[in-house]
Formats: sequence, C-alpha cells, structure tokens
Amino acid sequence: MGEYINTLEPEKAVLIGVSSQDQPLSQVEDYLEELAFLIETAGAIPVKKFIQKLDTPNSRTYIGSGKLNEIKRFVKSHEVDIAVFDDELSPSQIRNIEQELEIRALDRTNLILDIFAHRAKTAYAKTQVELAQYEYLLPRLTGMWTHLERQRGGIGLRGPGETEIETDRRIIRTKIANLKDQLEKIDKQMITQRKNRGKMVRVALVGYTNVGKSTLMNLLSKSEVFAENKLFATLDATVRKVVIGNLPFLLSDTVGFIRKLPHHLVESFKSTLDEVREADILLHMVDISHSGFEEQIGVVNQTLQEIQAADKPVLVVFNKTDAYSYVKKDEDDLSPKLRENLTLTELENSWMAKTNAPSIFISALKKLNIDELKSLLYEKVREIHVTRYPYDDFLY
Ligand SMILES: Nc1nc2c(ncn2[C@@H]2O[C@H](COP(=O)(O)OP(=O)(O)OP(=O)(O)O)[C@@H](O)[C@H]2O)c(=O)[nH]1
Ligand SMILES: [Mg+2]
Repeated sequence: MGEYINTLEPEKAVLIGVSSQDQPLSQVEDYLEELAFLIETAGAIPVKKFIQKLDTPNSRTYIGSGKLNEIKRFVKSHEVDIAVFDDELSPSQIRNIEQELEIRALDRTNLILDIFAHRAKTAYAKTQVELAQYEYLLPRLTGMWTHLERQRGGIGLRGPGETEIETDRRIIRTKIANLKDQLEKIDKQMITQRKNRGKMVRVALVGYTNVGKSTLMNLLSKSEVFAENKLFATLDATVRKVVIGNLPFLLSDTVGFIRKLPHHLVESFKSTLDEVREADILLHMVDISHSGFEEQIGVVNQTLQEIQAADKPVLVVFNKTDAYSYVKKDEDDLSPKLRENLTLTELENSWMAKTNAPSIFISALKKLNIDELKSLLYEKVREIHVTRYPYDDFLY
C-alpha cells in the first residue's frame, strides 16, 4: 500500500496552539488566525484549529497525549497532510509528534522560512533565505540523527549515523560560508549604490506584513510594486524617488515584520533592512482594521529595536480606515467603552492623546486623506532637507 501523493491537490493542515496563564485563549485564537493566513499564503488549506489549555508544555510531544489522540482521529478521518504548531518545537518534539500523528509536523518558524523560500524572486532574496534555512538546519541536524546514531553505532564503533551527520554538517557549513561570501559581494555593490544616492532625504516604509506598505509606495511614487492580500508579498527592498511639491526624497518599501520572525531571517535580511537602518524618517504603517493592530505595533517596534533603528523620527500612518469597523454600544449600556467600541474618530482622539509621535489616518486603497499625508510628509522631509542643503533655494 504505497503512499499516494497528489501534487495537484493543495495540502490540508491542522493548526495547533496552546493557551496558558501568559497566553489567554483569545490571544491564541488571534495567533491561530494569523497562522491560518500564513498556511494559506504557503499554498495549503487550514482545515481545523486545536487549542489546548496547558501551563507547561509536554517535553516529549509539546501537547498532552489526550489532545494528540483527538488530533490523530481528526487527521485520519479528514485526510490531513500536515500539523502546524504556532510555537517553536524542538527537533525531538517534531519527531515524536510525526511518529504519533503519522503526518508531517511544522512549527511557525519552519512555515515562515518555507514561505520566504517560495516567495523570494531575486537572486539576492533567494540567497538570503537559503542562508537562513541552512542556519536553521545546522543545529537541528543532531536532533534529527541521534536516534540513528544510537541504533546503528555499536559499542566502541563510530556509527554510520554519526559519519553521516559529520558529512552533512561539513556540507552545510561550506554552503553557509559560500552563501555568506555571495551576499557580501552583493552587499558591497549595494553600499556603493546607496552612497551614490547622495544626501537626499531617505524615508522608509515599515510595518507589520500585509498592512499596505506597497500599496502606499505605489500611490506615492506611481510605481508598480507587487502588492497583494498575502503575507510577505514584498521581500526585496525597493527604492523610488518621490517628489512632493518641489521637494525630492527617496522612499523605500521593504519586507514586512511578523510576530516571531525567525531570528535567522532577521539576520540574513540585515542588508535588506539597511534601507530601514539608514533611513532619516520611518513611516510606520498600521492596519487599523485588524483587531490585533496594537500588538502588531509592539512587534514592529521591537523588531526595529533589534535592527537598531528604533531611535528615528517616526510618522505613524494608520491605514485601511475604509475597512475599520466597531461594535456599537447600546445607549443605556454604562459599562466602560472597550477599544472595539470606539468609532474611528474616538480612536483617533484617544491615540493622539496617548502619544506624541505624529500620526495620520488614511486609506491607501480608497485614496482617503492622502493629501494630508503628503503635506505632513513634506514638512518632515523639509526639516531634514534644509539642514543638508542650506543653500538650496528651491524652497523659497
Ligand atoms: N481595505 C483596504 N485594503 C488595503 C488598503 N491598503 C492596502 N490594502 C490591501 O491590503 C493588502 C496588502 O497590501 P500590500 O500593499 O501588499 O501590503 P504590504 O504591507 O506591502 O504587505 P507585505 O509586503 O506582505 O508585508 C492588499 O490586498 C491591499 O489591496 C486600504 O487602505 N484599505
Ligand atoms: Mg509589500
């Protein structure tokens, strides 16, 4: 009874998350919602979500055996192909789960790496992703092979398993070194390119994935950057010259951030993120129609810190106002208004009261409030421009 693999049928996936004291149920539901979007982006179909309440994960199989059995029954009856966990699993946990469920198991990091690998288009992005994949794999080889070592290696013998690991390790180390060399060469070219841009003010679009960065880029620069309703539509940095009024500046669009962006990806995308690190102004875009937008803001700020870009002037651009919705409260309901009860105007006011970072509410898709954004941007760019070109008289 051979395994039947139909490459035309998209794979079916179950999603698995764990709720605990620090991770309440509603949050896990949001996370799994995002995981489902990631799975769709990867080309598979999310068919069911499983959440287990668990304060300490099982060291062998991450979730408890009861839950695992429940999932197994579902997997069998619905012909599911993969089990995707929202949290990071150890190599041995993955192995144990795969043995129990008899299907492939992935964690979130794995999935994101896979999506990046499929979506990378340029040689540069491909090289960056390949590097991240090998770096992810290297420390995991041991875990993947220990059982073989034990089975095959006799007493005092160097088992074939072990030799294989050593060979594999050596091959991977060589690959990593080669990829780093390649990237370094391209990086040097890019540094020269960036130097040639002169002193022009540089603005970088940053934000969570799928918030509308590329859509705004296209709108402001009249370019045709790829934008779509999938995660990580953009992997390479694109830079365009934009002119507002008579003021020219450079605008860059780059890879979006996400919760738990794999560390190796951030590492290997460092030079793509140089656009952000070297920018004079950041346009932090937020999808206001997303229920988790506040947490997304936090993830972006944290990632900016990781790449040492957190101390730049920021203009917060709340996008997708056209898609914003709220839960209207009854007149006689006197309980305090929650965030989900705020109208757009109330939300704007409460945000303005909370922060001193300049912000603006727009819809890039419906082209709402774009002139206001432009004049705000003009002011910000001008402030920097005049310090760099003190004798430039185009402004006066
Ligand atoms: N309703 C609504 N949708 C928008 C708006 N702006 C962008 N979108 C949609 O949001 C989706 C993502 O837009 P992109 O511009 O690709 O987002 P991005 O931030 O560049 O995404 P990544 O490159 O994947 O990080 C697309 O389907 C857009 O059409 C908006 O103002 N309102
Ligand atoms: Mg994009």
